[in-house]
Amino acid sequence: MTQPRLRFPDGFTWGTATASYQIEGAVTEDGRARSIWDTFSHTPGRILDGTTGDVACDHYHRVDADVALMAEIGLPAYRFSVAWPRVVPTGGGAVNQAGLDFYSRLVDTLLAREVTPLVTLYHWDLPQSLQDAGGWTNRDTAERFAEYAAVVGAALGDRVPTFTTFNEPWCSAYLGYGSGHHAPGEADGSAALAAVHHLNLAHGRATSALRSVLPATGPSSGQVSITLNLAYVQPASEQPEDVRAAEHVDALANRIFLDPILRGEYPAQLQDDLRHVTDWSFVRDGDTAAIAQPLDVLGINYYTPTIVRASTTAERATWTARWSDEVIGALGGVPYPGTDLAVQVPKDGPLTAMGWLIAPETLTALLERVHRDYPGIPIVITENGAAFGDEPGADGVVHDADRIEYLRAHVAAVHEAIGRGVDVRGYYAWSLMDNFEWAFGLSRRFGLVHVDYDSLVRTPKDSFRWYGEVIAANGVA
Ligand code: IFM
Repeated sequence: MTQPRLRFPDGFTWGTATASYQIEGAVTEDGRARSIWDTFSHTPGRILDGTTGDVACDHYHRVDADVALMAEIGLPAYRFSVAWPRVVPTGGGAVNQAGLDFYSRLVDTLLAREVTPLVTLYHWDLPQSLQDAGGWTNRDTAERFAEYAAVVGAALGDRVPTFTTFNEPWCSAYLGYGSGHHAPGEADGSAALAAVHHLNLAHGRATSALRSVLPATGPSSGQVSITLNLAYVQPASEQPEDVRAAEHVDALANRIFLDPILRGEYPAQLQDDLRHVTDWSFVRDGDTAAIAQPLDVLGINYYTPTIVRASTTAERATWTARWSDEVIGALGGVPYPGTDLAVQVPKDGPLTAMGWLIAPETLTALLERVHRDYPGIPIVITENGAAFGDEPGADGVVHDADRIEYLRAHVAAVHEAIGRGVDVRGYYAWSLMDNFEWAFGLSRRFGLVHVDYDSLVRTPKDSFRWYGEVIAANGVA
């Protein structure tokens, strides 16, 4: 007997997502310059398994086959990112036509297979030359980003309906400059907050720049968005200090992006709470107005809830932005990137291979919260997925029932949110294929398609076929 399905509204978009450094490889080809991730991944000790993105999935040379794979399940949409150092190798100035040509061909190949492209302009691969001048702690980087956005918008905007300025600026700022777990690997709270502001400013400036080059109407309608990895923050207890720590982390992780972008102001309480870290002098007159450009879509990436408690006086006294396994074990919590006032608590329950708690109901709750506090902006889930210890079975196929169940439960959670009135327009599974998982290297597999990193052969997992059924039925069982 066929199971009843949760059907999604007509026109709901189903897609998969990837990012340039995680899949492309070809890091020295056709004029691409070094990014902060090339430097970071080649620095001993930074990547868990010692791998780099030098080859990754070799997507740069396999575009046709990878897009053909998408067509096998009738994939309606594909979210990829453009590598800034391929297009403007030194971050500002000369444009590398070969880099633009690669993405232009990719867009044409997608459209020929009826796959709608969604382009992210920045998924973490900052040109190294810009980092040498301070990276996201340097206000000038925001201006360079706007110029780069205009270059890509002018080249692809006739065929790409939606551009996303940033993917997860939280990671760029707090993991890149706050805890040092991502490139460029700095661990300095005040640098992280300056990076947040310059990323926000860059988003605003790039949105204006895109508006000036994108078609306002027509089949490619020039939509602009940003993707945030919003946290659903839960206090570890009902004690007032833990509740207060959760509010603080909510402001630091979510509202520090959402409020300036969608309301034109930073949360006042957060600014007060962090005066011992920064004087916020990097926020200049007119900046918040420049950041709050009208947006067409808000992208949300969601994987797992965040549970925090207040840090103790002793923890604050010995606070260090970098955490290690020993610290995690000893403290029963890890410093929350960007603050000494809250500690992240280990999660209890079913976990993915990232150690992330599986709690799909928190996605519904997060979506309702965003809808309530920031009404009127359509939402797209631009990433959701799970890493598991995938190994091909005797038949050579990964039978990933755990991933199917994770995805099914989260898609159902989105359906529930839509039923409660949240305007969610699409869902992109992370990821099309296994890829370079940043500081975890090639050791964590999120793909719907298995990649053998020796032969680079792609083999669809069960979840890939399952996703094809979801697309065909516009819903899940
Ligand atoms: O692989 C990453 C992606 O680049 C950004 N969002 C989270 C994914 C899983 O960690």
